[in-house]
Amino acid sequence: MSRSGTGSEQRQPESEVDATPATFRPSEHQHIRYNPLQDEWVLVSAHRMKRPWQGQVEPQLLPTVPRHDPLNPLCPGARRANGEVNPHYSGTYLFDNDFPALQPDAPSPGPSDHPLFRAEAAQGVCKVMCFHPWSDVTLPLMSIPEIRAVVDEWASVTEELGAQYPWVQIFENKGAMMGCSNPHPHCQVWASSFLPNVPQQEERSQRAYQSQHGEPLLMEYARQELLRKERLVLTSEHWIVLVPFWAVWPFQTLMLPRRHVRRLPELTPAERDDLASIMKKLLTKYDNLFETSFPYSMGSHGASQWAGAPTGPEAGANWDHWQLHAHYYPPLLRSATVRKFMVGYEMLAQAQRDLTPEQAAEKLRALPEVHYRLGQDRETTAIA
Ligand code: H2U
Repeated sequence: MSRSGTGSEQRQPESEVDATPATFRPSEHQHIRYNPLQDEWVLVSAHRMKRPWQGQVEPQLLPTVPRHDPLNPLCPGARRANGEVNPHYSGTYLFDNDFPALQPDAPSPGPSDHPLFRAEAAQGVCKVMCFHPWSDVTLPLMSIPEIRAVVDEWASVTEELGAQYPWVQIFENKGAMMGCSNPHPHCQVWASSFLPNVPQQEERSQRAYQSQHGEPLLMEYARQELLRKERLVLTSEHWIVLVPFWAVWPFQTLMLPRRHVRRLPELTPAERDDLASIMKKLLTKYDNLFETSFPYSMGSHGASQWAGAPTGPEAGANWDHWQLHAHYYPPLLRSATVRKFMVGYEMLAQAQRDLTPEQAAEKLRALPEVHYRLGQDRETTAIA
């Protein structure tokens, strides 16, 4: 069966249709769904939630993190690996990663001598951004003005590095389960001289959609989801959060502005305040789902602002087909200790999920917007 992504090739041949049950119910009957943003398919098999689990159970997270640890290199006043001492910062704090994956001055590998052995130059910078001076808070436990300061810092670092590099990737790995190496609340910023694979695919898809339909793919997608409602998690004056139709991770979400906004620095003060508020609500719901500090990897994607040409055939073109968005990819599936593994079938064939995106959205919608730890802690939180 061809699955080129245009939608029309999805119908199965007659011989296979015979086996299709008379009434299709997405929560009972496996099916494949198309992700038009990243041009890939996911197998949805919700009935698998009933299978027994005797596999790996994650250790419970450390119950308490000290608010300040002078030996933690991300804390105010602490010494980092390169010997530098952090200032006694009181808000966000951005510094150059002492172990950067990208450096500005790496030499080029030179021309390839065979098409099967291609390599190209890679330059860039990596930064670390602490969200807050305290180690014992996470974004949902911070106040809205404190989260707004993080949004402002994201916008300004995007602007600054985006003037020099075609791609600036902001991402947060939250929780040891997602490879986070330090409990202090922080994210990373990597700027590169090349357009990485995922944004490159999103660039292709959004550009093709715009040229075919005359408007950004994610503007039409948001409009459809607002009409259909079944995958919405949160809506506000300026933002919507939904479990995408093509979600791969169990409680994956997509955050979108209502207005056409190409990149973070374009957000107005009102949109930034509202973003801080809706982020706090979403992340509170996430923590409330299994009453744990919910692990995830998240990141934002927006149009490049680099004045030079992005790599590839679209060099020099405009980026109006882009709509700013953030992806949240959380691994937990059944409880605070049982996660979804992306292993055999996912590594060798394609992504598969166990509950439908509609079921996940319904669960997230039903959760309170007040953090479960409120009232349990003595004075660890700074809730607005
Ligand atoms: P992660 O938790 O997502 O790994 O981010 C922490 C980053 O902090 C990590 O990339 C950097 C690591 O290289 N770091 C420093 O730059 N200096 C240090 O002294 C410790 C950690």
